[in-house]
This record gives sequence, C-alpha cells and structure tokens, in this order.
Amino acid sequence: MNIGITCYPTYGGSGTVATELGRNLAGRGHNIHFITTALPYRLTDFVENVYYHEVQVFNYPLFDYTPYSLSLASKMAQVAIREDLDLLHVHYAVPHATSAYLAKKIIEKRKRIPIITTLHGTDITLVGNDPSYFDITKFSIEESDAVTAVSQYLKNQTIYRFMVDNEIEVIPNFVDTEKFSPRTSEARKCLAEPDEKVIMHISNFRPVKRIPDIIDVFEEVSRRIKARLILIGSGPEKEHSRALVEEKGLSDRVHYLGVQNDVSQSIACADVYLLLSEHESFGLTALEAMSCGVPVIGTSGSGMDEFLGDSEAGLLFEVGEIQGMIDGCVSILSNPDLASKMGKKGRERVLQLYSEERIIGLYENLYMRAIEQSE
Ligand code: GMT
Repeated sequence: MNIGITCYPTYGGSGTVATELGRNLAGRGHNIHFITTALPYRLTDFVENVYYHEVQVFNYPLFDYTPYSLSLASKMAQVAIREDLDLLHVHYAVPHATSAYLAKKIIEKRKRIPIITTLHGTDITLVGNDPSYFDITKFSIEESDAVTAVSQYLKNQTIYRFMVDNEIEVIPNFVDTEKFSPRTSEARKCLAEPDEKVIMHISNFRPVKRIPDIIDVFEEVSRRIKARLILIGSGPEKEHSRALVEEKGLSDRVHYLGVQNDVSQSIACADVYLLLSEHESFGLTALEAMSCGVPVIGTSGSGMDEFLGDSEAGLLFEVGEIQGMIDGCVSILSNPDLASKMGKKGRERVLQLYSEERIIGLYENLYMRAIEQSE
C-alpha cells in the first residue's frame, strides 16, 4: 500500500506512535509518506520505503496566525495524487483530520482516498473539546472513513463528549519489545550510586502530568529510602517544578535530563516508574517501562487501567492519592522480590498484547477494510 501519515513531528506520544507505525509498515513492504512540517523526531536515520514531504507554511504579515491546516491540506492533496496514495492516516484530530477532509475534497474528482483518524487523547479531552474547536473536530471525526482510539477510555470519552455516530475501533499503542527490554544499562551508574534507587518520570511537563505530585511522592520516599528522581522531557511546567524541587531542598537528588530522542536505555535503569497524571488516554511511557520490566505507579480512572489494571505489573491509585503512592513506592523499592515479580508480569503482558507484530497487523487490517469500502 502507499500510505500517507501526518502527525506532530515534535516530541509527544502521538508523534512517537505515528512514526513507529510508519517504520513498521515500511518494514512490511508498504511505501510510507510522512506529510509533516518537520522530519518526525524518531526518524532521523535512513529507513527503506519511507519518504518525507515537508509541509511548508507560508507566512504573511497580514496573518496574525499562520494557517498551518491549509498548507497541510494542500500538501496532502498534492502528495496523494503524485504518490498515488491509497489512504491518508492522520494522528491527533486537531487540525489533521480537518486538513485531510479538505485534501480529500480537493482531489475527489480525480481520486477517492479514505481518511483514517487516530485519536490520541488531548485532541478529544482538552483541545478538540474547547468551544473554539468543538464543531470542526466533531465534523472531521464524523467525516473520517475510519476512526481509531488508543484506548476504550478514549473511545468512551469521544462518544460522550462529541456524540459522534461513527464506529470507533480501539487499537492500543504498542512497544518495540526488543528495544524496550529488561537490561542492565551502563547508563545506570551515571544516574545514581549503586546503593540508591532510581525513580523515573518522562513527559512533556504539561499540567495534566501533575509533576508536583511526583515531587511530593519523591520527597517522602527519599526520606525513607536512598533514592534519586530522574525527570526526562521538557515542557511548560518544568521551571515551576525546578522551583518546587529547590524549595523542598531536593536539588541534589532530583535530576533533569532534558529531552531524549531514545529513552529506552534510561527507562531500563529505573527501579520504579511514576506516571501520576490527571488523566491519560493511554500513557505510552508507562507501557514502555513495563516492557523494560520496570514496576509502574500510575493513576486510575483513565487509559492506564486498561493495560496496568489487572496486570500485577504495578500499582494504580486515584489521582492525587499521594499517601498511597508513597507507601506503594516504598513497598516496591524495599522489596526486591515484589519488584522483580511486578517487572516480570509487566514484560509478559506487553509481549502478549502490545507487541509491534500484533498491533501493526490490526492497522493493516483496518487499512484494507477502509480501502475496500471506499472503492
Ligand atoms: O498530551 C500529551 O501527553 C501528548 C499526547 C500526544 O499527542 O503526544 O499524548 C497522548 O497520546 C499518547 C499516545 O497515544 C498517549 O500515550 C497519552 O496518554 C496521551 N496523553 C493524554 O491523554 C494526556
């Protein structure tokens, strides 16, 4: 198949999933055309069958806001014709599903092309839901030929908030289980002393990630157990969190590593992984930690319930239940048998349900159905 993929090329789970999906599909012999404003950050090496079409956004002094969605729609239409695309798969509804709809309309007299929209989370729960985007997001989802959501939670949220009437297929996120595997990494000795435990969190430091909760949990845990907190990523809450760390006198034990293109080495060094978000439609980094055999402490009520809930691979707490999180963290870090059992359970669960082989096949299947239906 000739497949067009659009995503945000910068750091973030949706871009990661889209890029790894493209890579895997290319490995299976499909031609993958990334239509993005920059090369996706995980695609800096040469990959056979992968092509990149840069969306150039023309700016003009008259524009207060650059109309990215229009440049994207034009580029999608051009690439669809020139590369004879069989479908366009867009990740994150806003505004990618809308641009894809426009592209489809631009070329419809020459070519019929199905649009597949994958919903990732904040496109539904935060951004698409804002009154300024609500109607266009609902419309663009309804006009997509196939819609997927990365969890049942997100599917339910989409139906509840947007009252859309199309089928939404749940296709969960996946992990490269070879890259994200349990191993003793050389990097560990750079992160902590041998007798210290490593507590880790990776994110885009947005308010939804509740970074202060992570710091509160660490503060109390580090009173009871020798440990360091390793924070990877960057985003708007990072500087606030630094101030909090300083205020609490934790600066010598909390380390900010910044954005890393490949987090697989670092995650494997962790003794426990924390993802204490307000909500996560999925929580990809927690799944990556499980794949590395690292116990996870997460929050219940959203996407993490689905892969962590009954897995015995970690512990889930209600959002903001700091004392439970502290006790959970201490029990994992002070009980090597429990930690190792959780790690094994997590790894097993990922191999069984969230491997690339399994999930890529689900997308291929969906593509074939969408193409058949549009003929
Ligand atoms: O807001 C974010 O966390 C970024 C967002 C994205 O588009 O990269 O992440 C969302 O998509 C990821 C990949 O499917 C999911 O693992 C994250 O849970 C989801 N974030 C939220 O729902 C907050």
